[in-house]
Amino acid sequence: MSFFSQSADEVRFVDSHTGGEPTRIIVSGGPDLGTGALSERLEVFRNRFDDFRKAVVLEPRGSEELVGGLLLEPYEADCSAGILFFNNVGVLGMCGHGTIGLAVTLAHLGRIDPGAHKLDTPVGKVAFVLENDGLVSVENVASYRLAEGVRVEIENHGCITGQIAWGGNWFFLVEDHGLEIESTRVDELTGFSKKVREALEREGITGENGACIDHIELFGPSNSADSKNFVLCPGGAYDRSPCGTGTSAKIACLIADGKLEPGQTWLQESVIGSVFEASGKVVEGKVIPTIRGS
Ligand code: PYC
Repeated sequence: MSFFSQSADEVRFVDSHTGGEPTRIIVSGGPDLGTGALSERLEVFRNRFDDFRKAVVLEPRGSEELVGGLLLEPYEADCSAGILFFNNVGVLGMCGHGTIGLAVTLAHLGRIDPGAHKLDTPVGKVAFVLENDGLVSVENVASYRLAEGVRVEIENHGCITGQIAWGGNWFFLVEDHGLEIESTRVDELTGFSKKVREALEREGITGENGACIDHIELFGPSNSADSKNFVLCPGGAYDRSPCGTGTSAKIACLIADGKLEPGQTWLQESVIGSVFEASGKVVEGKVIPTIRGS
């Protein structure tokens, strides 16, 4: 099955939102990135087509919280499509809410039917199941905790302790921040999370192979789910959804700590109150998370 138009002299896109977080999928008219692996095409996109990225996601047509997705022919033969995600400051490895948006967009265009599909991404293959009612389950890339008990001194706040985990992007996960995870407090949460990111940079704390930890995730209690989070994205916007890759990183940490059994469901609420249902299975020492949302 091909999802792709053969020629296009204009950029066509479809906007969706997943739990409040917007996604703009470019369905035709994107730049020619060649036929290499998605990780290679990501580098071509990053190095040669940054103006295209900006035109798609920034004002006047976009906004800082918008995530763009460029739909491509897959490199991996068993995938139905390839996708490159990007935001207001650069490219993303993977995007969970964006994958849910992509699935619903493809269904809206009549390009896929409900059922199981596979996507090629720069960080590996991702599977998703489109259900009949617009719900989508995403089986994300292998996720893992790199470090726990990482202490960082935050300007005008004191020391906090966090975990570093991969869920398709790098996250610093913090519980002991002392702030309320409430939509009325997003300015305060944003300011604090920016200081955490600055502190990580200052102290040279990174993901694997020196990778920048560009997402900060704060957790607090929820009235209706297992936890509520606030996620600061790389460009300074906060995720309105519970963040698919961030929830994947959380599931990896919970399973590593024995606080969640493989297969057990975890309800992750976002700062605006939208919820993802998540679980994980352990394969070769890493966690394969599944995130379900609409
Ligand atoms: O859902 O994985 C996600 C995501 C990453 C950045 C914004 N949303």
